[in-house]
Amino acid sequence: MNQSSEQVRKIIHVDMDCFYAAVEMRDNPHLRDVPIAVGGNGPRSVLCTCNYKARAFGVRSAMPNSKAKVLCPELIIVNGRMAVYQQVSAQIRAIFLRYTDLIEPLSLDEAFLDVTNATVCHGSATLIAKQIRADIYNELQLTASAGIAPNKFLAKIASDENKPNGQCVVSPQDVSEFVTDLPLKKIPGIGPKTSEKLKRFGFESCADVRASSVAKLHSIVGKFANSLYQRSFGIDHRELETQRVRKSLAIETTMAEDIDSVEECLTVLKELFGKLELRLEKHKNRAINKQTVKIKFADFQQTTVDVQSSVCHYDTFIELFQKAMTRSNDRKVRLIGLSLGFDVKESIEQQNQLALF
Ligand code: TTP
Ligand code: MG
Repeated sequence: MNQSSEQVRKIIHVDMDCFYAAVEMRDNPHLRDVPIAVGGNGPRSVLCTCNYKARAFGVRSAMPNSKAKVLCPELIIVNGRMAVYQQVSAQIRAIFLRYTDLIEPLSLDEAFLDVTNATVCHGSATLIAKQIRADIYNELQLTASAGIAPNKFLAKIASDENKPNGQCVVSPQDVSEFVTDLPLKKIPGIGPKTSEKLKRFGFESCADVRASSVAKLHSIVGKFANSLYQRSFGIDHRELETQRVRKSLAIETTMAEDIDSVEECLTVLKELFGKLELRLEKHKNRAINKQTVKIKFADFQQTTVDVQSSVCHYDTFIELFQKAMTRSNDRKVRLIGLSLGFDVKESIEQQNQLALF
C-alpha cells in the first residue's frame, strides 16, 4: 500500500500542556512549584487534570480525588475556572488564525491545522508549529506541544511524543518507520478494551496488523477494520472538519462604465451601503471592528482605506471614500467596495461557549 500521488498534506496537531493546571499555575504563582490538580472538591469528585509534578506521583486525569491524595498527599486540588479556560482557548485560536484558516478544534486545548498551502515561514510546517508555540508562550505564558505529519492521525500521535513543550515531525519519508513499531493502543479510536481484544488475537503493533488482512481484522474489530489496516501503513485520508470563522463581510460593484463624477460614485456607495446593511442582518451577533472602502481605478490599480469602528456607519464610509479618492490622480473609478471587519476572538469565545453548552 502506498500513499497515492495526490499532494502530500502538512497537518499540525497542537495540544496544550496540562492545560487547566497550566492556566492555574500561571495565574497563581504559589502553585507553580508544587504538585497541583484541577477538579471538584466533593468526596466523589475526579480530577480534570494535573501538572507534571503531580504526574510524577502517578496522579492522572479522571482519577478520583481520594486516590490522587493517597498517591500524592501534598497534592493541592483547585477548583476549575471554565470561563477562563474558554477565554484562553479563544486566544489560542486567534493565534492559529494568523497562520491558517483551516482549523479543526477538537477541544478547548487541542486542534488540527492544515498548513499545506500556507506561505508563512517559507511554507515550513515545522517552523509554523515552532512559531505558534512561541506565540502562545510569549503572549499567554503557557506551553504547547505539537505534532507535524502528512495526516491527522500521525500528527495527533506525534504531538504526544515530546510532551511537554516539545514537538515532533513525522516527514513523509519517515512514516513507514514511525508506524512499524507503533503500539496499536496509541491509535486514536483504539481504547483499552479494543486494544486488549487485539492483543488476545496477537496484534500489538502496526507491523502485526500489516501482516494480516482486512477480513481477519473485521472479525475482531468490525467496521473499524478498514481504517485500522490503513492506519497501520500510516494512511489517513480524512480532511479537517473546519469551522471557518468569517473575518469580514464585503460587498462591491464594478461599474458598467468607469465613472469620474464623485456624485455618481456616492450614489453607488449609498446603494452598496443598503445592501451591506441587509447582509449584516444575518451576522447580528458579530462584533464589528473595522470599516473599509476599496476603490479600483480605470487602470485596475486599487486602493483601500480603513478605520477602526465598532458600528456600520454610513458617514464613516463616505469619509473613507473621500480619503481614497485623494489618490485618484484623475483616474476614473472602475469599482467600489465596502467591507466590515469582525472581531474573530470574540466569535470564537461564543463558539466555545455554545460547544460547551
Ligand atoms: P488533555 O489535553 O487530555 O490533557 P492536559 O492538557 O491536561 O495534559 P497534556 O499535557 O497531557 O495534554 O486535556 C485537556 C484539558 O481537558 C485538561 O487540561 C482538562 C480537561 N480534561 C478533563 O476535564 N477531563 C479529562 O478526563 C481529561 C483527559 C481532560
Ligand atoms: Mg493537553
